Amino acid sequence: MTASLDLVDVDSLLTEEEVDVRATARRFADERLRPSLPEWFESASIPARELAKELGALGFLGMHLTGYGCAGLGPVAYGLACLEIEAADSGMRSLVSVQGSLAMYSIWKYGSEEQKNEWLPRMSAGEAIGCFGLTEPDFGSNPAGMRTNARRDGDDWVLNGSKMWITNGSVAEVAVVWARTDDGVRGFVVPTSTPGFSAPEITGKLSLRASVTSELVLDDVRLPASALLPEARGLSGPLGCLNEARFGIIFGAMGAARDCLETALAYAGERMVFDKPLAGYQLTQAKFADMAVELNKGILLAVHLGRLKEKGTLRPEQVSVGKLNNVREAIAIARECRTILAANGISGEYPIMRHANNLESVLTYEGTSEVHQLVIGQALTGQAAFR
Ligand code: TGC
Ligand code: FAD
Repeated sequence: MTASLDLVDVDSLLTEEEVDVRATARRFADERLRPSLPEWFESASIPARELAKELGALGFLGMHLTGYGCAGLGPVAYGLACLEIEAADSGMRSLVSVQGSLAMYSIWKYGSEEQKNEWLPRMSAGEAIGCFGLTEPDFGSNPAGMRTNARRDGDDWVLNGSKMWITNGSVAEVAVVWARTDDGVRGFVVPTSTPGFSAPEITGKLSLRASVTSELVLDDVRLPASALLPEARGLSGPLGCLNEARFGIIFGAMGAARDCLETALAYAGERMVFDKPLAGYQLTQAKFADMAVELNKGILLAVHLGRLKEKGTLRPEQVSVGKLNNVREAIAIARECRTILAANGISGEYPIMRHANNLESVLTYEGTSEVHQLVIGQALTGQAAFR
């Protein structure tokens, strides 16, 4: 946060290492990402492979994992990197979180030594991009209903089905695919060059345009026995990975919000209305005060959850508290900032509408707000109301 927006001195809660990681991420976001984002968003195309290598060189891919070339940093450092990258664009943070928290984490947590050695060093360097296929066309919030299946044929596995809305799908070298088997839901490490695998890109998105989103089609994809993730059994496998990515979003969403607020503050300081700067009106200041309070609360919550994660005590419903609150507040801040820029607020010359549009996806993926309300509701009442 800039000094003026850090109203409660969140910085005093951070270690020197965390501040350094944040500075590196902010520099990368400002110098490498921010100048190109309007064009990447407009054209809905990003240089994903180049960016992955650059992010890998900075240690940002799988940065909270240990070994296999990963940086082994703490959760707050990882969160702050997500925050700075999402201050540029949520799609850029998606690239980082799907690679590190979903694709790499699945292999790191549940993979065999052979799978880890084969994929993790290349993925942390950004030389191989990964994706994570859980959602299907008919099963998003309820992955337990998935139809994609894997059956044994001798020692091999044969996968059939399709996945939908998969980030990085068309640019991935490796897909972690979750499928129904006789033994419940299992995960598979699928090289995307395997015959029968294809990943057509989804076009026409009005949100998260600076991110590759794809369908995965699995048509008799034959894999050796070694493709199975040995340590993941049942839905707790993929859901365990979601905790990781949701954690990054708790920080990330605050980055998008901060960027909107900084843009609106600068604008209001210069924009003259009725012969006076817009920033000088009480109504405008009330908006800024309310938004800055929510931003500070959201970042405090993120850092607190990060400290719980560091201790190893962070529970899934606590992650839901963070994801629900911070994305909901971020989108509210983006919309309020848009009102301050009025007509200019809808222009691509400013980042606010891009963030607001992106945050519609962030509100939906990694568990919709309603799913997180239900997770929290279950923790409060002891009653599961999902079905
Ligand atoms: P339920 O019966 O409650 O649980 C099944 C098993 O899973 C365990 N479990 C968890 N484990 C770890 N972490 C969690 N958060 C867990 N939640 C549940 C549970 O203990 C049980 O284990 P076991 O051993 O007893 O079998 O499952 P359910 O079918 O009732 O569903 C619960 C619900 C609705 C919360 C879950 O299905 C859910 O979270 N749905 C939302 C799906 C979702 O978030 N999909 C995201 C896809 S990936 C994505 O969006 C990437 S976007 C990334 C980007 O671009 O940035
Ligand atoms: P549905 O599950 O059909 O939900 C529709 C509505 O019903 C929502 O409002 C929902 O909250 C509500 N609802 C659902 N169940 C209940 C209930 N029990 N009670 C009350 N309301 C309910 N998935 C991946 O696997 N990998 C990825 O990399 C990935 N990347 C994505 C990238 C983008 C840009 C987007 C938009 C999505 C991505 N997703 C990914 C998919 C995402 O996780 C799903 O879209 C999300 O889980 C919701 O599923 P759905 O869209 O099918 O909505």
